[in-house]
Amino acid sequence: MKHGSVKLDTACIHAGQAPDKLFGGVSVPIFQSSTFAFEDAAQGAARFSGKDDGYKYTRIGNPTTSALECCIAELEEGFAGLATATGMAAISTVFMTFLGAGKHAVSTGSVYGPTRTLLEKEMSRFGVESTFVDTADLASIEKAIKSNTALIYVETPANPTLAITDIAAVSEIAKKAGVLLVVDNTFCSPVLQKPLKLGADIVLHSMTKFINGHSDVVAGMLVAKNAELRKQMHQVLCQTGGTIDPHQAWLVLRGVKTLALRVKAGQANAMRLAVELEKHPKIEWVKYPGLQSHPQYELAKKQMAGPGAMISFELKGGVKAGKTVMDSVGLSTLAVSLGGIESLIQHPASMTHASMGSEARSQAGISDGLVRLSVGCEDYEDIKADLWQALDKI
Ligand code: LCS
Repeated sequence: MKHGSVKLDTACIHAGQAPDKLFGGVSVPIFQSSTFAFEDAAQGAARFSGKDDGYKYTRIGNPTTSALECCIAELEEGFAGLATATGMAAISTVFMTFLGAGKHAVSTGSVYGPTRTLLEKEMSRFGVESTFVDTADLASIEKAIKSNTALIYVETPANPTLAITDIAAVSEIAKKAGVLLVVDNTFCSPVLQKPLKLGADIVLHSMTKFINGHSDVVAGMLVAKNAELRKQMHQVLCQTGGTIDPHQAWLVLRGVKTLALRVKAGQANAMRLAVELEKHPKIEWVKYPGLQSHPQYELAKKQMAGPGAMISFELKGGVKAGKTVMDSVGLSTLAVSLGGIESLIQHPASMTHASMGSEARSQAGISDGLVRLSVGCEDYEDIKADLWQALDKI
């Protein structure tokens, strides 16, 4: 199947997933093998020299993993995918491939906590510098770029502030400066946003979230816009070893078939919930890209196919009220992660973004009272009734 030859809802079900050639199995087989037999010594040598592109060892490549890489690359309309063991393995692969001693990265300030910690506390040990800015403010990106800047890293919508960065505008800045633009598309999935089409060089995902969608797998994906970028990242991934396991890849292949259905169902619930939450007397503010009160509402409409299923809000009673709500919900599960078929609620300042420290959080606009809700595909009335009874407990 070629890029764009079918609609996205169809591609979620079929891309990369042709019936198997041996028995016609409709589901891609799980090639649970760490290594692959060669017919003879010459074939083994040819595979290692690159003359024969057959499989040799699962850390380097595996047919089940390849099917998933083809699938997500097609959904993102990129050149090729590279699956990883987790979203953080995808992110560390990008940083290790394109950054090094003396290089500099500009990143969205409000990124997933460990992404920021990885740059600030780990990559810095290898001589990498980083500057965190509000990438929704284009001038602050331009100001942060230095002669040694190698990449701009954008997460949009950002976790957990839901601030939105104009990908096409940042790509112009990146091109002018001759630096790579990497976009974390986890919050949208390719159903709602296609960064490569907007000018990004690499798009990445924590597939743990919407793409797999069932809170039962950790996985990541990198999609490159061309062969060279993919080759460079593959080389690093093969040495560092953050490869996905074939069984894990197969679970994601199963999950992705319902990606479009799940994203649309969660989004429909989130839209209704955000409107109602904004009117609730115990709510201080709601951040949701589908609300006109969102600072980048117009940009969200232009850049995204829909506002998504993630809502952040602050309660009038601050941290104490937030704790009461999180301890009182029943249907929404108090847990980190997001993008599952079930609704999940959590407190970024004490959970997902705790590692950043309070100074970085306040600079990134993550208030101590912010509560993040990943709206699932349950019946809307059930989600609302559960949240409202929890709000009543404040
Ligand atoms: N990028 C984003 C935007 C994320 O939200 C996460 C994880 C990652 C990358 C890392 O992916 P992982 O290695 O976990 O597959 N976000 C989480 C969150 O907000 N709660 O728990 C995990």
